[in-house]
Amino acid sequence: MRGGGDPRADRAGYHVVMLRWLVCVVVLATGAIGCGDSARGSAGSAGIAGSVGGGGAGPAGGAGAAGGAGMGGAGMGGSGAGGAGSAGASGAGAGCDPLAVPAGATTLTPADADRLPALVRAAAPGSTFLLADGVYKMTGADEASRRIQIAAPGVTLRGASGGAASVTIDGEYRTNELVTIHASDVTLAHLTLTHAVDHLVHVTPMASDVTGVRLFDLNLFDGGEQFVKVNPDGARTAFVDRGTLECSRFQLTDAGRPHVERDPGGCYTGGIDAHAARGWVVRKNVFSDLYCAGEGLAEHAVHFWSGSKGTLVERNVILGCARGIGFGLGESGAGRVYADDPAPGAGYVGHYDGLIRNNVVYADHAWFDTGIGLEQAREVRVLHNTVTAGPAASGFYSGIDARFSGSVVFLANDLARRITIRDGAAVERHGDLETDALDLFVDPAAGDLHLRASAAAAIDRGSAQADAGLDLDGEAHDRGAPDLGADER
Ligand SMILES: [Ca+2]
Ligand SMILES: [Ca+2]
Ligand SMILES: [Ca+2]
Repeated sequence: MRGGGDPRADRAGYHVVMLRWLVCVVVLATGAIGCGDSARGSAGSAGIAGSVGGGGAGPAGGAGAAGGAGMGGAGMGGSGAGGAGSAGASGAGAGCDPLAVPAGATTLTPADADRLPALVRAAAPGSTFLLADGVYKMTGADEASRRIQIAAPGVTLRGASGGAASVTIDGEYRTNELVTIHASDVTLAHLTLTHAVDHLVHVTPMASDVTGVRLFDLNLFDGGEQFVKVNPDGARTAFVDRGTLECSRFQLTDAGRPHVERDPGGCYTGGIDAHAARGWVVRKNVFSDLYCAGEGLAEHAVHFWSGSKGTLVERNVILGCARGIGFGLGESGAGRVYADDPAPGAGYVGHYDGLIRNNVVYADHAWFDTGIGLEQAREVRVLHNTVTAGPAASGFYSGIDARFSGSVVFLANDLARRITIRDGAAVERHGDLETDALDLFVDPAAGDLHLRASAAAAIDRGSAQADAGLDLDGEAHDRGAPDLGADER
């Protein structure tokens, strides 16, 4: 079921996934609770982990700001331990500092783990729960006593010390969904969430729209299904809009991979998977090793579809995953109706508008399929992304793949091993470079896709784009003409 394989197989898989999703939301709508290392960082992903986790966990809040050595100037492989990097202000650490702690917060310790689900479920709007360092395991036998369910707006659940690695909530593969969010303006921050049977985080409305959910500095390790799931309600009348996912790390470990849901498709997992969601921002996250080894094609690290709109995906590093970023999937499906009808006469739209910029996607194994997939993606802009593959990526299909007649795509200044346009997609291209040369980059095997000084084919070869954004390191594309890809050198 690879993107480049038999398109009929693609569609079959798509319908199975959609069916499963509908079943899931119907169960939720009935009010039933069901549906459905810890901090190991690969060498490649340790950079941002260091800049946020290590830096943020420092004794003083200010240490976090200096952690930019991660995705920043010192290379993505930097450990960032202690957050003492010097490249801070322009690195991934910028904007990833620990959140301020409000007055009146409730502090809990690992000994309170069994009380945590009931406390959070009964929380008043605006409550903050601070979890002291340690590992939280709920010992209850049923889902209701294990799942953390947030139903009041403005609730914050976060680690007390400000570093995700210090506070772990471990579902032990006995909790189906570790944290569910049904209310607006909820914040999850500075936590490690791991070992859910299904989702580590599931955001879905009970009755009215959910907006303003903030997922920040989270370690999301080893979900059995998509690590973060975003769904409308079962009636498709309430949606989850304008959320943010930032400064977080996703990883599927070798120990976690056997726990991936095999039905449907053999590898029913992925990073963030959002249906019919509007206005989300996914920024400065690292996704690692989201794939199954020959047991089906995992979903994308970042996937917005079913009529999602206006998503901004920027400055993420996606390493060793089967698929990187997806807007839309499949030629047809159930979309979302917007009152202003943004694409009259277009038929089914998988994703409206949106911007994908300054991301890196790289993998070097047989299960890497597609870097950026655009299927019935209407008026999406794809700028300054670096998408390439290593020599072991025998299943690699495409770096950027635009597909189906509803797709209207603007590409500029991308650096990709292969760009494919098929099945009637309309693509406008400005200065993209297709190349399989890996010697343009500092150290791809270590996940460092910064440009080398010798990368003349990319340096200063781009065109100025008003919405180019900041590069991987937080630098403007203004050193001479813009460089191609996600790094301005
Ligand atoms: Ca499952
Ligand atoms: Ca330049
Ligand atoms: Ca740079």
